[in-house]
Amino acid sequence: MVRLVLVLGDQLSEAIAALRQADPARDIVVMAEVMGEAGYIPHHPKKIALIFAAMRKFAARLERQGWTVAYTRLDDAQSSGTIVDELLRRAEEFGAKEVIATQPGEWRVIAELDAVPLTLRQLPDDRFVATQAEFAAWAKGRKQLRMEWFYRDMRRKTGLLMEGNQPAGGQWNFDQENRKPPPQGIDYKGPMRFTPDETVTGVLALVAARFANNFGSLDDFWFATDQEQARQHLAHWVRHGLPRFGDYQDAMMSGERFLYHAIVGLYLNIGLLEPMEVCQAVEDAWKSGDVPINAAEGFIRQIIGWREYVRGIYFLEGPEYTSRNLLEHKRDLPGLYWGGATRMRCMAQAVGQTREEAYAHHIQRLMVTGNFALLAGVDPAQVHGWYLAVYADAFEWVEAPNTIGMSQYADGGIVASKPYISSGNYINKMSDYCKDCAYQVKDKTGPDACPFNLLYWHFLDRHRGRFANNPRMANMYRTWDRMDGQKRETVLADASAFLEKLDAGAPV
Ligand code: DLZ
Ligand code: SF4
Repeated sequence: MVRLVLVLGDQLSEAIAALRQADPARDIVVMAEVMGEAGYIPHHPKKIALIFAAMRKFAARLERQGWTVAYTRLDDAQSSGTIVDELLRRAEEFGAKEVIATQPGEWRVIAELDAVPLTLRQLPDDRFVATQAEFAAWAKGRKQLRMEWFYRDMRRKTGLLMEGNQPAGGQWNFDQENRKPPPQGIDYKGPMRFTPDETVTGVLALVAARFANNFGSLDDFWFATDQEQARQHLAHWVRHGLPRFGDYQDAMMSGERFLYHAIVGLYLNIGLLEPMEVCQAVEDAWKSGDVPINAAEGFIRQIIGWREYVRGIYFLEGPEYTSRNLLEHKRDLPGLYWGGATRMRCMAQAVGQTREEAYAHHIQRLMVTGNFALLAGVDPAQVHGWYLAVYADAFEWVEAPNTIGMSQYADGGIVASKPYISSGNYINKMSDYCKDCAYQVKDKTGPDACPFNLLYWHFLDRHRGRFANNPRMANMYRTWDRMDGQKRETVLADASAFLEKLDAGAPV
């Protein structure tokens, strides 16, 4: 009996569980570009193009290897428009009753597949270092799910940067060395760029025609779209970017969109690269003496620590995680997130490069756009929808814990032990944005005061009941309480006036 093998747009690996269980001689691989997935949120056109191009090239690769692939293009006239209906259509076409799938990284899709009236097995997605069961066992009975402890277990499990049972370099974590302010210049020209081939060009034309109104530019598409290219990209970065990655991983510079960042999330998250091959390449570079330990460790922690940890949280917490809103924030996401004019240079830089590249690095996401949304009290579900839509590396399993948990503190402190908030001071220290900003980062009140300064105190004041007793926030409240009463009132009034302007849609 013929079976269908479902391969989703972010499962583009020959080693994916469903393909390992299938038989090329008798089973049919089903892949589908569908509006159901491409249109349920306004994805950045570059994200859609990356996924469709990589899907088409992966399907061709499978065919070369002898698989039969039933591939639906977005503009196929017979297409039903959703993954589930495509499965049903293909089941009828091929007389199949059984489907083998790999569990999707999004609860919505998992539930949809569960409801398909065919015999459908969802196999665990084992492209990760830790299984869901392993993470659940680690989390069980712990009061606090500290990433650092989980990460150390993953170091022991993988043997990465280990000397016997001790961490290489005598320390588990070299983060103190990874917070340098921006350097004078960047001597790395950024990620390897790939000229669109025929497949990519075709996809770009389709996406340009069908998603013309989505936020985001399709110009200068340079992403890798197959495994070979992704591996070239990785090797290029390990050689030229990694050595300085650690030092400047938190720095932000005007016009510098990539600094020394790896930009491997794009490729890891759709299956073109595997976490262990990426970490091994980094460890090898360290072993050869080509990169310092703070760079290698800082990177490997992001992959086998943070990335695995957020996936564990997503599956542990269940489908309603994305609707959590501990702080009861209700403000609509301001238009400036979709490119509306703003005088805030940090926001303009972060949103502007997001529009161009479908990419911004972690500190731009956490401490600029995320920080602003949290301080301004934006509805976390809308913030989540934005990150999921605009970043090419964003799939819900990884994006939601980062946004709902880490950035917006909406999950009640599962991921972060305190809200990630800062005034303009932090942004000024870690970037060169403030010197060219229309606002004054040193001003605490008045028409030119940096909005992050105003909103920082407004946030602390309005959430006093919840945070005043948090020992990690006591200092902030002491500073606020020591401020002159009149000045405090002015700060709050200026902050409220700013928020009113924001709500009215006036440029801020
Ligand atoms: C994000 C996305 C997009 C834009 N388009 C498709 C598609 O057309 N076909 C497909 O199989 N998957 C797509 N995806 C990914 C899914 O929406 C979903 O986010 C992941 O499969 C969850 O792991
Ligand atoms: Fe951003 Fe404030 Fe600096 Fe302007 S002054 S760039 S708004 S932190």
